[in-house]
Amino acid sequence: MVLFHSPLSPFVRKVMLVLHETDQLQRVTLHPVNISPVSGDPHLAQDNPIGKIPALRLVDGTVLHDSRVICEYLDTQHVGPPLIPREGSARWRRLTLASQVDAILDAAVSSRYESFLRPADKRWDGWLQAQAQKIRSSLANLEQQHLAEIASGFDIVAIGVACALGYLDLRQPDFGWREQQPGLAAWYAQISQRPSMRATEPVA
Ligand code: GSF
Repeated sequence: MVLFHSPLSPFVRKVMLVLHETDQLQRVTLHPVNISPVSGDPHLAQDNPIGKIPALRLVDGTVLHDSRVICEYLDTQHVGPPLIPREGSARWRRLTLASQVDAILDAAVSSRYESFLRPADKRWDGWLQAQAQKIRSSLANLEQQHLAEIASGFDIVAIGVACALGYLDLRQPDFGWREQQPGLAAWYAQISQRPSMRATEPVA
């Protein structure tokens, strides 16, 4: 399989963590791309018309995207305990929580584009403040309502949270989430030692 990849993408890191944690890394060839919403990659565009990464080209030529679909597919391809519950109310609860965590990533990536890509005279502070508020309220919810669940196993939700916190450290090092969420901070310090986390650590 071929994974369209960038080492700094938190959505790509979700897929890489799933590959590491389910021992499927050797099945994938990484195809590096360097893209943004205003500068795409011609090879990627052939496989994913929306032009985003990650995208995964299977052996039969089928292309899967986005990261949620890719992670769920990979989770059906290994024999270990599932990272995503396969049925029942637990499934819908976990997928919803994973979606909440993806929204943190969306807000953080959108803020990156707003503050780094957009021409300085066109930047909108209100947009950045609104995205930061979404991230803060979502992290507060995880800390107050879901910490035990997140710490109970390195499943799809925990993987997403790890990518979100790592991306905040990469792109907004002064965001200050550790002071606001000490429980998540203690958990993150521990899971950061996992081989999969060390192998996929984003380095700008
Ligand atoms: C989001 C992927 C995404 O925004 C998913 O895979 O879950 N819903 C999708 N990827 C960014 C790169 S990143 O993670 O920083 C991307 O491809 N941006 C280029 C663009 O055209 O927005």
